Formats: sequence, structure tokens, C-alpha cells
Amino acid sequence: SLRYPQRLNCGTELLDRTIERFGADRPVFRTADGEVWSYGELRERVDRIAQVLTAELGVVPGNRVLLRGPTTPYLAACWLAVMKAGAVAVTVLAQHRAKELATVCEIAAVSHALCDVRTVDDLVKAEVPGLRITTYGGDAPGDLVRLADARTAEPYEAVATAADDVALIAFTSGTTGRPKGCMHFHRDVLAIADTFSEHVLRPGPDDVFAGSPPLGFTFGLGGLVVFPLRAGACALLLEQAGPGQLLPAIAEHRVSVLFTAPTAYRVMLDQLDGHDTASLRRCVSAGENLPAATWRAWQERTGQRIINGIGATELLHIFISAADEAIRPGTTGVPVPGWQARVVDGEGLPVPDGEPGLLAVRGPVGCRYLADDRQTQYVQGGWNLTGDTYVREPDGRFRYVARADDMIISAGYNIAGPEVEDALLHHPDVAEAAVVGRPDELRGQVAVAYVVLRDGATGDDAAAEALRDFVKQRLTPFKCPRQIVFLDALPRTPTGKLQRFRLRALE
Ligand code: 3SK
Repeated sequence: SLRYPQRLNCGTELLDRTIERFGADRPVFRTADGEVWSYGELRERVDRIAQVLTAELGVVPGNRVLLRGPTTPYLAACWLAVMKAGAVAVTVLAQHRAKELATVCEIAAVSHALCDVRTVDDLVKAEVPGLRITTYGGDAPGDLVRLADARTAEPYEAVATAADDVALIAFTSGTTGRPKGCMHFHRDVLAIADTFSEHVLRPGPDDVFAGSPPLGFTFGLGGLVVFPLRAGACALLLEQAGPGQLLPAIAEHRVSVLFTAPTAYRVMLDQLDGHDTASLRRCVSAGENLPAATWRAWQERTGQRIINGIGATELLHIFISAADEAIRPGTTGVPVPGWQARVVDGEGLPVPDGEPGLLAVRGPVGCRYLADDRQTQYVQGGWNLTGDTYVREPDGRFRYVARADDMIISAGYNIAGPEVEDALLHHPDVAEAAVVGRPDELRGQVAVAYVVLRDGATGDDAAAEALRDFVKQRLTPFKCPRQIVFLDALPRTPTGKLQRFRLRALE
């Protein structure tokens, strides 16, 4: 089990301890523009920012500091400085708009903000009472870079936080509803590196991490800052990290560990020709279910076995996954060492292997919503109920079925949307698919598939019928969607999660 000292500052551990182990000269961050920061340079910038926070901005331990901006080394440096100053980082996405920012700041009682000047307008518009905003990246009088440059290069003595002082409040809105702030401790930040990263990725100092999730999403904070720093490795931080930017960056920067979501793997598959992916050693997929069709296509084209994983903002990062030969396409894997998982019924009692039920997990990180009574739904009897329906296979692997509230019940039959989506994705004309239930007088619900076709394919009645036939050849006929609707794109959250509720609302 993981043991951390009572006094622990994750900023110091990730930066100063790593420098003690691997030296200060190795590269830590690269950018698309060719900028390279060494560990030593990062530490100097972090310590200067931490001095500004405490000496000039009046930040004291426990203050909540909002961090907002595109994925840049400077944003990562601000996060580390907030850690070293013993304050609490409140992370948001650069896409969040004024109203969402106002809600987050109110829930988390945010007193200060460090904000990339390019994304400050919405934060100003949010009119958060008493909020002290300091921008970086511009040359206004309050600019953080200027203030930090004016400080001495003296090492900053980090606040001796307790291992279970709150370090981070990460927000999740799920796919709908009032956002929930998830509080995470200093030890939690290290625990995600010492479980998933250490046991599944097994990174070394020569690895180069890159990926699409932003640092305001814990998937990205872990994969692009915490994991590489814990291993003394390097991260390529891309402000634009869509498939079109990732593919050339892999070859140019010899990326070895890639973090992205199933949709991006599918888009990259379409654009793979002429790109060199030979440097890849680990390809991680999370954020959504990874269909077996996507896994197989990626392996055929790149030789890489995608590491599927399920994570949650509530639990900070990935808790079920599999490495190397243990990977079986179409399943998520087994509990990451340090984690336990089981499948339970509505009373919290384990259901037999092979039967669907609710996924319950526990491990080194737990869900702690900030002042939100939805806590009692998420944590029951010491187990975290993630809201996913899963099956535990007889060989111990966990297989995703659907989000618990996404099961379609049609004429008494259970239909799992993701299973039908996987069948559709095997069709060469299908780029994206989402299957949801629509109310039906006769059957209670019927399955409707929303499909995005690949360029050149036509979405007419004949194509819809052909797709229905295709599904019937692969699955029990009752699972075949009653209707197929062609769309240009599927509705997604800023972190790329499918918004099924929006599809359900379509007539
Ligand atoms: O939301 C997710 O699926 C996720 C995946 C990995 C790490 C963190 C999160 C929130």
C-alpha cells in the first residue's frame, strides 16, 4: 500500500525531489514552437511565482487560486507554484464561459486567479466579488511574468502542507447539472502517479508525454504534468492538441506516451497516412468507452495496443486499466494496483460475475465533493459509485456496458448503447456513432442511432437500411436501432464526452 509522510507537499515532491533524483538539466516541457524548459528552469520560475503569490498577492495557505489558460508550460508552473505556496488550485477549462466561471468561483470561494491574458475576458465578465486576477503572458502592470522576473532567484521554501491538506479542487459537471467541486489532497496527486502511471505506464526519464486533454481536466493534469514529473520525463505541451496537431507532433518530438480519447484515435486513424508513429510506446485512451473496433484498427495501423482506462474527476485519474499482454480489446481491464473494484446491485451487494451492475471502486483517492449533498449518492458504504454499468467477466476483467442511466429498455429487453455503437463503428462508412433511447408508447423505449459518416459517404434511406442490416448481422436483432439519424457531428462537452441528453432531446 502507498505510504506517504505526514508532511507532504506534492509540488516539492514533483519538482525538487525529482531534480534530486535525475538532475536539473534534463528537459521537462517542450512546446510546438520549439521552446524547451529544463527542470532547473522550471523550478526557478515556479519559485519566483510562489514568491509573488505569497509576498505580493497576499496568498496564504488554504486560499483558493483559480488557474485558467491554454495548455502551456507557464500554466503548469503556476499550478506547481500554488502547490508549493500551500494554496489550493481550482482548475477550469479555457472554454468555460463567464456564467460557469462565476458558479465555480462561488462554490470554491476563489480569492485569487492566475489567468492567461488570452482567456481573461470571460473571467472579468464573471464579476466575482473580491477576486484578485493576475494575468500572465501580457505586458499589463499586473503581469505575473513581470512580477516574477523582478523577484530574486532565491529558492522558495515550500509550505509544509499535511499529506491530506487539500491541494486541488477539480470541477465536474458530468454531462449536465450544477458543477461539483472534487477536493483532492497532496497525497492524492502523488497516488495517481504511484498507481496507474507507475504500474501501467512504467515511464522512465527518457519518455516524452503528449496528449489532447487540457490541464483543467484531471486526465490532462495527470498525464501531462504529474506523471512525467514524477518519472523525471518530459512533456510536450500543445495549446492546440486536436488530432491534426498530435499526429505530426508525435514524429517531430518523438512522443512515446500518448493520452487522448477514443474519438481522437478514430480521427487520427483517418489521417494516419504519411505520419510516423514509431516512437509511440504507450497509447492511453480514457474519458469515454473505447470500442473494440477502434482498438483493433489502431493496432493494425500502428502496432500499438491501446491502454484503455476508466477514470473520474472524483477519483482524480484512472483506476481500472490493463498493461501489455493483459489488455483485451472490448474490456477496460482490472483494478489498477492499489485499487479495488466490484459490481454491485442497487443495495450495494455484489452481483455474480457475468451479470451487469453498478461499478463500485475504492482505493487511495476518494470522492470528496465540496459542500454538495450529492456526496451521499457517490460514496456508499465506503465504495465510490461511479455511475457506470459494468460486468465483471469470469477472468476478473471489467467490461463497460453503459452509463448507469443510459441503459435502453425496449419491450423488456436491455440494450446497451455502447455495444450497438461498437457494431456500427465496424462499418467502413461510419466515423462516429451514438445510440440512445427514445420514449415509445408501445415498447417503453426504442434505440435510435445517431451516426456521423466518413467523408464521401451519403446519409440517405438506403444507407440507413444498410447500416441496420449490418448491425443485425453482428448483434441479436432486438438490439438493432429502430431509426438511424445522420448528423454532421455529435454533441460533446468541452472535455470531449458525448452529451447523450442532447441527443435524447432531439425529435
Ligand atoms: O473522465 C474521465 O473519464 C477521466 C479519465 C481519466 C482521468 C480522469 C478522468 C476524469
